[in-house]
Amino acid sequence: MDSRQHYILQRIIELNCFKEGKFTLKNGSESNYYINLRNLIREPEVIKVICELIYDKINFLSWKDFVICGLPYAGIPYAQGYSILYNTPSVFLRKEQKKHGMNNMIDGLEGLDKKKVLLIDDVITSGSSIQESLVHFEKEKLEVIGTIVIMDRRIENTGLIENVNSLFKLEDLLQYNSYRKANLLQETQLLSSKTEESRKSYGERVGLSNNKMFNFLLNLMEEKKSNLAVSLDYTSLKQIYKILSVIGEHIVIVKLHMDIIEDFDMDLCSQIVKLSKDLKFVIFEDRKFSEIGSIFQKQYQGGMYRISEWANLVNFHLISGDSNIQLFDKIYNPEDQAGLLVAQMSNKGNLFSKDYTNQVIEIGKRFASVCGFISQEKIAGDGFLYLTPGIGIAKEGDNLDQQYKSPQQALIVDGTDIIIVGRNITQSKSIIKSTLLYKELGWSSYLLSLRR
Ligand code: S5P
Repeated sequence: MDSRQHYILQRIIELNCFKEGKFTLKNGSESNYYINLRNLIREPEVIKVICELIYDKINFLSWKDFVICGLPYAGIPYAQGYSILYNTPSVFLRKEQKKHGMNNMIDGLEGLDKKKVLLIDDVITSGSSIQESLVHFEKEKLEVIGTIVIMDRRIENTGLIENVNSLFKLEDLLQYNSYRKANLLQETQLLSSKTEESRKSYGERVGLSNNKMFNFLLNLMEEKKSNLAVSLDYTSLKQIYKILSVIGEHIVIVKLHMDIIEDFDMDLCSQIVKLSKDLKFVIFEDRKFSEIGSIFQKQYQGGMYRISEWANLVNFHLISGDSNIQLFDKIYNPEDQAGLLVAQMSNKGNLFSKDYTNQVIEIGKRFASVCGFISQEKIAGDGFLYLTPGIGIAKEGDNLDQQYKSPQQALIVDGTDIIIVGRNITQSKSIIKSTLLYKELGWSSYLLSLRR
């Protein structure tokens, strides 16, 4: 979702066009939400931005050579705005037939050389208004090539009406609303409570460590304007590949748990490696090594997973001391591999203490292969990366031990660098939309954290 889409959703809520409660809709069905976009037309800027989004949609659909027509009454301001902004002829559909003159339902047809019409409406609930209008265009031998609505709130797409495209779906608005509720107040509070200490940008930190992965990730975040790592905790590698081919361009890291995979296949793993190069993201195997040295080496290089052959990042619990990371330091490939130390955890009841975290930091400083920490806050200097799991905006936990915090909390207050989002993306209705939402939240929080 880009900032213009956010802006429109924000204005929909701020201009009271969306209400929660018990409502009966035009078609008689009950709903927990009420949407009436009429107030939006009070704001010329909103109309303009909506017209821009319509323009992008039309370009995407490659619709050309049409006249535009707003369905009465709610679609009319947008159709007229579009007509003026993009120099597109328009016609005018009446709500009731004219009682005098030509008795026509559609004005502006005389001498019109175009045969195609594109309809604009504000909200589609069942599609009845669109359907009812079609007869008038048919009568005038105008072909309706499609309709663009601002908000599609259909429970199901019955397929009765063809070519309806929307700028937003109800779920976009609901998702935005819950994000807003959970975070807006918090964001303001967080910013005002933040200390005066200023944060260095990712770019400014490049070179603060000799670790190549550290520098690569900082540059990558700047380039992609993303600090999002996605934890794809699926049991199918095929599914992971499929999803990565869609979201890979928006993330900087994919985190995997290869030992929960049921269809492991080294070839598929190589394809994921190829994808990671094409779409520029890093593969992080969340194996949390914590064995005696000799077993670690077998776990890392051998077994059926041969992690060292495809993982760029691996992590370590230091409960058994520094032997694993010592060994890793000798066998990793500094060109495109690095280690992360688990210094804090997100879940309830974990046994991490301040003292333990400090010892992890001290060990981290001694090994060139360590590029950062899995932590809930910035725990050392700018020469390490801080990756934070347990990120979510809607829920506080998962009914087990996981505890979530918002991207704002992690990036603005706790000063971490990369948010790791798992089920809040993988179990959402639309993986791509929630990836984009968390990307946007992560990046805007990071920018906000630089402001001081
Ligand atoms: O402290 C931690 C460290 C990790 S690596 N807490 C975590 O939850 N993780 C991992 O992050 C966990 O193993 C899982 O893969 C992911 C969180 O998933 P989510 O679905 O709860 O976001």
